[in-house]
Amino acid sequence: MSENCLFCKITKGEIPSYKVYEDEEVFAFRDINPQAPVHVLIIPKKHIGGLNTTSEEDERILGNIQIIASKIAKQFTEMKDGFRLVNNCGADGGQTVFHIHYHLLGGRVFGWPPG
Ligand code: D5M
Repeated sequence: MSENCLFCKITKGEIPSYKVYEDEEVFAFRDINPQAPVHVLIIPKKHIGGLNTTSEEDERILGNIQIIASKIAKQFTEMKDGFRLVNNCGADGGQTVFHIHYHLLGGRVFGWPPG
């Protein structure tokens, strides 16, 4: 838990969220500003600032998040034909909340390259 971290407060229930998944280490909830018909944020409960501040001890939990993303996607018919999993890292990467999170997006066709 990091003081004044929005996403740490969400994992603790101190700020309300629309939860879609939770286990001992990972929490997932609907994005407040959805960019697709389904837009879920998947985060470790442990406070990690971003993908640029990870260490080898985070390897298992961050790998597990990909498996969890796949499981969550199966819950939504909107993602039966595919989805996108995104991590924005740092200012240039478009990160605005500095608790690492993965955007799971689905329900529309995405373009490439991203903006
Ligand atoms: O994405 C940060 C994301 O966090 C952005 O898509 C909005 C979302 N957000 C911010 N506050 C909330 C709350 N309170 N609930 C749900 N979602 C929220 P980034 O990759 O850092 O730009």
